[in-house]
Amino acid sequence: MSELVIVANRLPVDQVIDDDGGISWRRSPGGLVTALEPVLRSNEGAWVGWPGGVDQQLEPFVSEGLHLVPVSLSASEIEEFYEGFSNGSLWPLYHDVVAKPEYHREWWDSYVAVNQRFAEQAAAVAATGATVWVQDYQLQLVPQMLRELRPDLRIGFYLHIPFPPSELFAQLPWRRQILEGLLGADLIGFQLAGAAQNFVRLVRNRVGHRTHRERVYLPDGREVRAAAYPISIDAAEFEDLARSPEVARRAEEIRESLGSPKKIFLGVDRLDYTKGIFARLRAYAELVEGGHLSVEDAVFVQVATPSRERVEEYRILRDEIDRLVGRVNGDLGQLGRPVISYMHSSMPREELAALYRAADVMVVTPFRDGMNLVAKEYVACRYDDAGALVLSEFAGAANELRQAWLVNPYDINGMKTALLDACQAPEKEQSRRMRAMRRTVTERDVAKWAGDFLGDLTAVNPDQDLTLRPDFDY
Ligand code: ADQ
Repeated sequence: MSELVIVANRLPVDQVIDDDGGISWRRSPGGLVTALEPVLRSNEGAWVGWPGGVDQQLEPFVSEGLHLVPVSLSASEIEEFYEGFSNGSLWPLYHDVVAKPEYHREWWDSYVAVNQRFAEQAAAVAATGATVWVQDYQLQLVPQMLRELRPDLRIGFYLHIPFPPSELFAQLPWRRQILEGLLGADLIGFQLAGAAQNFVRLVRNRVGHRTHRERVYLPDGREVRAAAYPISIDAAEFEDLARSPEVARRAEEIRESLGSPKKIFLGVDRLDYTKGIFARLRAYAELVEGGHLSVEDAVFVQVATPSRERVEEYRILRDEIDRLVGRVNGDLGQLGRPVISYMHSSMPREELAALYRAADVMVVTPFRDGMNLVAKEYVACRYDDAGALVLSEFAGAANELRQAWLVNPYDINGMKTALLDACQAPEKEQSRRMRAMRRTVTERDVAKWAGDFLGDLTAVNPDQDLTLRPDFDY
């Protein structure tokens, strides 16, 4: 039985099949597990999540000191709950309907069934009065389901993606169920204050509960708080990585292998239609076509991690980007000098850090993004105060990284101007901006994010028994 239980769609490990056919688990890199590891350890914490395969009936196990509790998903649940309702309905709806959401009743039924299973697993491993922290849009019904099973628990929920304004949210055929599902939590965390306000307003207008500022008052006397906790990264870890001699050497190698151009532009994203990859590459290609940048002097390196490849929209996007890169390089590139150097692959952190070090201009232009950690990772790696960040106004990170070159990703000409301005800005201006952003990213790291959330969670409904061990310094 655990005093602290994290419930997330995925377990923080990936399965590895050894040469002799045996199964082992490797920690998947990610900010969330790094941030939560200390508090999980000092509270005998457990992590409930899907191990990533089909129909894996696994007993709870321990991996590198973490107690993991697998939740099995069938092939049809992966299709309907994960690819369907989570990534075909909620993901586009919550990202400003950048793509058209589809609503299917079977998808919803599967979402309810899988959320119930996660809630039951969490209920089974949580000690009396324990704290349970549920993560993200795939599990929005879990707080209420869990409270019904275990009214003694303190429940937190954090949404990693945006929460849409009521005009969009109202499309959802099951809007009331989602709001009520979330209200099972004591504290609901969002990336931005605007998202928390959207939620509270919807609860007032659609569910009819009394609200005041960040608080919702339920008829049974319980209070729910909805507030902003902008997520971050382990900034020190990224900086250390960037400072290492291996990464420095690799950054030089990268520049040389690109033909030692004067300017390297960089994009690093999951291949997702919310990230604005196509629009940014188009803007860059037009700069080359118009003679503002030349292939001898500059190159755009785009790294896109394969993502959700079984979902139709993602396959279409991949083809569109392949075609664009092919056409641009075919029309404007020269022998050994592509306009865009494109990699459709995932990379180890060391390689990412080397790319961040090598990049003169980091280009992050999502149409909508909860936060965007890539922008913060770039800043954390620029301990030399050099480099420039071009950042979409519609990324949550724009709220904190005000000194970036902020752009509207729908405005191609505006992006072209910002790309040029950022790359031509005097060193002094670049370093003034970078210094200010570095202060923000270093001061507000992911440990602070987790600490702030867990600290505030214990303060809502304080008469509940608190068993989260106080010796953890939050
Ligand atoms: P994502 O949409 O996945 O996360 P983001 O915040 O940018 O977006 O995080 C991506 C992570 O993947 C970064 O840590 C990055 O380093 C890594 N990554 C990207 N491309 C990679 C590559 N080619 N190889 C290896 N690693 C790569 C969701 C929300 C975001 C929110 C986060 C955290 O959509 O808005 O910031 O959760 O809450």
